[in-house]
Amino acid sequence: MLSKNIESALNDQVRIEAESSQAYLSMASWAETHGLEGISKFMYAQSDEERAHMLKMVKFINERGGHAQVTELKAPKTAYSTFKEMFEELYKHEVFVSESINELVHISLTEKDYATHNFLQWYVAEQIEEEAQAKNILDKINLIGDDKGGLYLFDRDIQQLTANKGA
Ligand code: OFO
Repeated sequence: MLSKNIESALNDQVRIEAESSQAYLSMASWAETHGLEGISKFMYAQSDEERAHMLKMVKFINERGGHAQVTELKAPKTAYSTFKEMFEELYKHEVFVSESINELVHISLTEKDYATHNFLQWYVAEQIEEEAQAKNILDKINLIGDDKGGLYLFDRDIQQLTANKGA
């Protein structure tokens, strides 16, 4: 059974995962309308992943005797000056999500809720992977600089990344 405090902290995370999904969906749409097909596919897949993270948390809350809340979401940004700026935001967002998951882990330990602590380990691992991926992509973008040919190849390669993830 979840304590009220943990239930509410988990519900905050449900909202954050939903907002992440919307933010990446907005990035996907922006990329799609700017001729960046590979990047847009990558972002659509990221958006789906975030929705899956949200659903996993909704199920856990309800299974543990709580009530997962579906709430109003903050509207994401809809335009970016460059695709680099967009990926910088993705990276910053992932770092923010990791901090939020860490805080949840801390609360679960403080309350000795080991079931929630165990459940959260999946998110801890996922965030390590997503932060590393976002950092990796940003490093590549910095290598490309203003080279249009480089951007073409990057857009093609990132599509491969999506395919490899099986998304
Ligand atoms: Fe939900 O995994 Fe990143 O944000």
